[in-house]
Amino acid sequence: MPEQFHEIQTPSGRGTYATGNERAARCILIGLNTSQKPEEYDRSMRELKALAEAVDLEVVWSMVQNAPAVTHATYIGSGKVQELKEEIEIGDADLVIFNETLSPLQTRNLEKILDTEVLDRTGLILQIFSRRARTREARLQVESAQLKYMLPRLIGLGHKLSRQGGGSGRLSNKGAGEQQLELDRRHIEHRIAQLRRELESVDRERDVQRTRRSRSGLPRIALVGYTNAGKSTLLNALLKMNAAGGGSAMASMSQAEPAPAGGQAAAPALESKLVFEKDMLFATLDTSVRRLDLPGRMPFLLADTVGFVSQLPHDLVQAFRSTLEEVCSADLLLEVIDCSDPDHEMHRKVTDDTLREIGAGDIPRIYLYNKADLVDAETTDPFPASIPFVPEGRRDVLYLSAKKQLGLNLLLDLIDDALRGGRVSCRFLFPYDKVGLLQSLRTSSVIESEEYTADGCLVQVLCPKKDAQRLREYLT
Ligand SMILES: Nc1nc2c(ncn2[C@@H]2O[C@H](COP(=O)(O)OP(=O)(O)OP(=O)(O)O)[C@@H](O)[C@H]2O)c(=O)[nH]1
Ligand SMILES: [Mg+2]
Repeated sequence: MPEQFHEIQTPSGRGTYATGNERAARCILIGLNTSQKPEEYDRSMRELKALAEAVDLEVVWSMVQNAPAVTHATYIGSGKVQELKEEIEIGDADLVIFNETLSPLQTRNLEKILDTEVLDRTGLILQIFSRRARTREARLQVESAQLKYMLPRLIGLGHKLSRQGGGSGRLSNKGAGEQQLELDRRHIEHRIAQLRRELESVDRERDVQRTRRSRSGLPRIALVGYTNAGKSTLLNALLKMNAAGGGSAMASMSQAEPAPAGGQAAAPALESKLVFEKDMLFATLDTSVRRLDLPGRMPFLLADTVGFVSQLPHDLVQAFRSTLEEVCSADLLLEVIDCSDPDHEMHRKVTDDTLREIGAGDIPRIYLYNKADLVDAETTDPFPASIPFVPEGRRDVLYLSAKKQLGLNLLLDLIDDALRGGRVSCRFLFPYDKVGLLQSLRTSSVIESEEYTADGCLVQVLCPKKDAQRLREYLT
């Protein structure tokens, strides 16, 4: 396929559209508002437009129908379908994208009536992920989610295809189209099973890395939040600070290893540690973990993770579950919110819901209102008096700017507080036949020093109160 073309995969096949010197693929956006306030629904349409633009589509027209309920067969009412058909002609559109998830039946009916490719929000998000996936793990996860999404829709095409054959007196009374469909379905099911096995083996590697990291005893922190909020920019800002402050950041591109004792290995150049940041939706699909070891601060591991979006497809959340394990196993979450975006309250709600869905709802959290350099008093409530800003009486909210590097020290203060909260400084002496107890501490505590004496292993640790209580007979 020539370079200037790109493909959009829809459940019923692949459409090829010209881009580059040729005209960009043109799409129409359709929404159905059954219960939301008009301004709320408009926001979600604006987001759909941004999602479409993320795969280089040109939006030529958009329409919202206000109706009390979904029309079973065609999602929007028949009058609106006719209106849409005319707009497709006028706008010379190649594709129609619906703001919610369509059933296989609705997609099939609409494609038949409109004679145009039809995609829904889920399908569009899967497209973006599939374009952005770079690592083997991300590719496997996205392919698995895409196939699971396509499978029922493929079956939905059965009636159409089955009419192509049949009545031939064969043993099977299935038409050729239906037989082909079954072959396709088996092929997809086989591929899904194969992907699951491959992902299980990637999961095992990831588990080994995670166990190694947890043995380091370093607290684990994860950056979470809506896509484009500035998570990667914040990680990079802290890495730059780390490099400038002479911290001994040890990290590989995607998986940080704990620094070897004594820090013998040379720290790799800052460039190799920085993560990808860009003004685009879903710039990050892979989890990257970096060690931060700033002078005078408690060292910790910081993970950058995939961003969330409203109506993130369930299969995608499932597929990314193992990547998101990094979030679930964190001691602390930094929820990054773009407070310059008028929709940031909705973003926060989506993030909170998604965190609950993956089982990370109860992990302590600091809310970081990022891009505070862009806000104005008219749109932001409460408006920060200055930047950086911590509202009175709060230790879990900070207005900052990752890009301008404003508020990083305050952030580190809040992180220190949160990590020390509930932890106590203790000195234990474990006899040599009890060193297994020390291993049990490594996952939950910061081991500040470790000395092998004639009587046993003498350790200074910052550990959770419950561990101090559990091991009190070894306190010295
Ligand atoms: N003005 C301003 N821009 C910022 C700030 N922080 C990040 N940005 C910009 O916001 C855009 C997105 O930043 P990223 O760090 O890639 O966002 P992300 O949260 O990692 O996004 P995903 O990886 O898509 O989930 C980039 O263009 C950044 O330069 C900030 O404090 N102020
Ligand atoms: Mg990112």
